Amino acid sequence: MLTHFKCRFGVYPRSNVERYFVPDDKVSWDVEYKDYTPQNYTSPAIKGKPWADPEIGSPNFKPIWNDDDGNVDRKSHMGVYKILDGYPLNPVGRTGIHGRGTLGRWGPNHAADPIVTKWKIDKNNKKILQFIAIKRRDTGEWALPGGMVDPGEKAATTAMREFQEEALNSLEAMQDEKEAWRVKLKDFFRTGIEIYSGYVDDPRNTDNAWMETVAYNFHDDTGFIVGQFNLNAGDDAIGVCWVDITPDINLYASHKDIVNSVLQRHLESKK
Ligand code: RP5
Ligand code: MG
Ligand code: MG
Repeated sequence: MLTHFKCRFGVYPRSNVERYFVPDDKVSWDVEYKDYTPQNYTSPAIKGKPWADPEIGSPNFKPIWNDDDGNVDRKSHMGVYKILDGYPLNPVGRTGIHGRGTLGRWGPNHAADPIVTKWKIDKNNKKILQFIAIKRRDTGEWALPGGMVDPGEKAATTAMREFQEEALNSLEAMQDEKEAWRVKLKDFFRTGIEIYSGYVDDPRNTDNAWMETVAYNFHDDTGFIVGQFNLNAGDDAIGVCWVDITPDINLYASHKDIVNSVLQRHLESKK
């Protein structure tokens, strides 16, 4: 059974709201938890933002759950989620907080993550798989350079766009520089393989709003193409570098599981 940890304990990010204690055996909504009275928290910072939903119950807000709602995708990769008293329920279970915290959407908030990989040869001639990680401005943790899928955008497009924004700082690049990358990156980004689609154990998740992602691996076996990248942190990243993938790697949210499944795939294909 899938469970979550990073969105279950302590104080909610960028707030002083403490999550209600949820023991392991009370995560599932199917298990009764009579005393469960979590605080209701929606960050004032998201209210009225064009990318955020209105409050549930607002006169003009008639969300279509579990379906395409205009160009907002309210479907979950986890199957059909339940609605309780008008509020979508986190498909993994209780998080100790009601509301949607800092997340813009009620229900699933869709992201995409690129895992750009190459081999490194160490001093013993052993091949070690490396990926491009960014350091997040919000938590200071190392993470995949992913981001939110814009309404109507394809997840694969988001993965490429976010890679360029966060790992190459495309938002601040000159037009001719961007054009040169576009030509170089176009073919490389066509090689993407979908590795994962589903729930992310993100610290921002709540009982009524959660992160989901589609992760793509872009692998450069010779390292020749990605070796030419001029890594430069941009947008919500404050650092970027190549990182060895090891089973005990420590990353933001559940990104460790995603990069380890990429490692497994490459190790199996070497056999
Ligand atoms: C994670 O948050 C996703 O896997 C993705 O990496 C990221 C998207 O959110 P922002 O980076 O835009 O904050 O859950
Ligand atoms: Mg971003
Ligand atoms: Mg991001």
